[in-house]
Amino acid sequence: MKRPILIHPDPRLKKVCAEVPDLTDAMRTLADDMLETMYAAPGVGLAAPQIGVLDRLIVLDCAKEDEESPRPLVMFNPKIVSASDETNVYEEGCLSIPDQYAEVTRPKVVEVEWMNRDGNAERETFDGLWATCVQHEIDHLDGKLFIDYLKPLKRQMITRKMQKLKRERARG
Ligand code: K1U
Ligand code: ZN
Repeated sequence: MKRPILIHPDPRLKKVCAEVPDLTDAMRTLADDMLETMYAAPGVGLAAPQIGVLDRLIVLDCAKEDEESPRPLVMFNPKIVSASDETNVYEEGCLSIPDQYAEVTRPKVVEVEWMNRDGNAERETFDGLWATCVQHEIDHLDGKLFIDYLKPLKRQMITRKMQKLKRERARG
């Protein structure tokens, strides 16, 4: 089932999310809903707080259309265990901040550990868009948005645009 995506500013997007202690069928259904919501948006990642669920769960699929087969990843309790000194600049977007993009500098390569949907531990090294996306999604779990890396004036400008968008959407 597709879920509505929260738009910034929303207090739920600023919260630190809770670890997922056990994998239940409800958590697996939530992960499936998040993948459906992400693909429909369309997006390459989604974090649980973006649909108002304050648990440490993210999904991503950065496989490029036509070039690679889809690779949906579901990560419970993802953790960055190492990050490269080398950095990469990527023009990021966010499904909770529609139509706004800005360059963000992050480590180029990260090693991530997580629990998969079968409850098994996994560890993998990510580069390129995968590395950018997994860091962006883990930031969501810590209540951090990509605009928090921008200068205050730019951040304020984007926030005001989003407040206007929310007012317009509420009016219908
Ligand atoms: O977390 C999110 O809001 C999802 C976000 C992930 C992301 C994108 C770019 C850099 C870092 C993180 C998105 O998916 S925004 C939409 C997007 O980038 C996209 C949409 C369709 C095809 C390819 C990319
Ligand atoms: Zn985002």
